[in-house]
Amino acid sequence: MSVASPRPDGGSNREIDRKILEIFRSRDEGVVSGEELSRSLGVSRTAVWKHIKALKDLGYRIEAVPSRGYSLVSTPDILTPAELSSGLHVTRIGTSLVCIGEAESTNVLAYRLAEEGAAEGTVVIADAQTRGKGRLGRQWESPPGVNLYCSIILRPPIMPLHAPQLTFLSAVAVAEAIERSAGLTPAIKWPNDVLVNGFKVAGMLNEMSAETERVEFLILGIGVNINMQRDQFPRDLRHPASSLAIEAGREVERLPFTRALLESLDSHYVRYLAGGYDPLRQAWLARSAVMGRRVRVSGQDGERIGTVEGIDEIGALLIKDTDGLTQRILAGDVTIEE
Ligand code: BT5
Repeated sequence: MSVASPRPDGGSNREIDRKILEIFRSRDEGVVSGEELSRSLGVSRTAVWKHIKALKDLGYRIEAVPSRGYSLVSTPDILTPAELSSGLHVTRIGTSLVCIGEAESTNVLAYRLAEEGAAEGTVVIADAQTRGKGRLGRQWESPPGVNLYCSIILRPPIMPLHAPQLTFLSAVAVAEAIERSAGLTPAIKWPNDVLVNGFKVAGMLNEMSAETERVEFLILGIGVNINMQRDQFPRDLRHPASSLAIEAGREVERLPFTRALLESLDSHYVRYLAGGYDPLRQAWLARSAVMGRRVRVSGQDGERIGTVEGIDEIGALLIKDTDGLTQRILAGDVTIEE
C-alpha cells in the first residue's frame, strides 16, 4: 500500500511511523524494546526515539516501561495515513491516502491532484475546510477535529453519460459505514443526502472532468457530520441537520468510521467495475427514504409532485405524477410530502 504525502519528504517517515504502530499492535502486552524496534525497522536507536517523540506530538500516548522498552497506551482519533491504513482492507479506493490539517476544499485539492496525474483510488482527507463546497455554489460548514471531509479520485472506463451512476456509490457507502460503526439506521434521500431520524448527517458533491466519449476522472466529495455539536451548525439550514454523535447519544470515533467507509466504497466500486450498475442501484433502493413516497421536487423548470417509482439507468428519479404519467427528473431538491 502506498501512502502519498503532500510533503516531498513525508512518505518514508510516515511509513516508519506506520510500522512502529503495527509492531506495538502485534504484541499482546504491547511492550516493545527500543533495540527491537531499531532492528526491525533497520534504523538507529536515536531515529527510533525521534519517531516515538513525533508520534507523541501527534497525540499518541507512548510510555517508557523501565528496562523493558515502550508501551502504546492510547491512540488519538486523528485521521492520518498511518492510522487509516492500519488494518484497512481495500484494493482500489484508499490505496493512496493524502491527509492534511486544513484545506480550502478537499474537492478542489483532489481535482488538482487528479489533473497532475494522481492514481485512481487516491483519497484526500482534511481535518477542516476553510471553503467547503455544497452543491450549486452553496457552502459546507467544516469545523476542525469533529467530522469527515474527504474526496476520492476515480478513473472509471465509462462514458460521461454513465457517470451519474457513480453518484450513488458514496451515499450507499456512507449509509453502510453509519450502520457498521455507529449502530444507527440511515436512509438516503435522492439524489444523495444521507439522513438519520429525518436529519441530514452527510452530503455529497461529485465533480467530473471528461471528453465527449470518455471520463477522464471523477471526484466523489463526501462530508459526514460525525461529532459536530448543535451549536456548530449554521442557522438557516436548507434541510434540518444533525450529527452521528447527536443521534447516537455518544461520541463516534472518526478512524473506524472512515475505515468502514473506505472499505464499503472499495467493495461497491470493484463490484461496479466487474458487474455493472444494477447491484449498486439495488443497494441504493434498499436504503432509499423516497421509494414509494409522495414527494415534491423543485428544480430549474419549476416544481413537480408525484409518487417515487425508482431510479433509471443513468440515475434519474422516476415519479408518477397526479395524471398517472411517469416523469424523469435529472436534478432537483426533493421534499417528502407524507
Ligand atoms: C451538499 O450540498 O450536501 C454537498 C456537501 C459536500 C461536502 C463535501 S465535504 C468534502 C468535499 N469537499 C468539499 O468542498 N465538499 C465536499 P447541498 O445539498 O447544497 O447542501 C448545502 C447546504 O446544507 C448549505 O447551504 C447549508 O444550508 C447546509 N449545510 C451546510 N453545512 C452543513 C453541514 N455540515 N451539515 C448539514 N447541512 C449543512
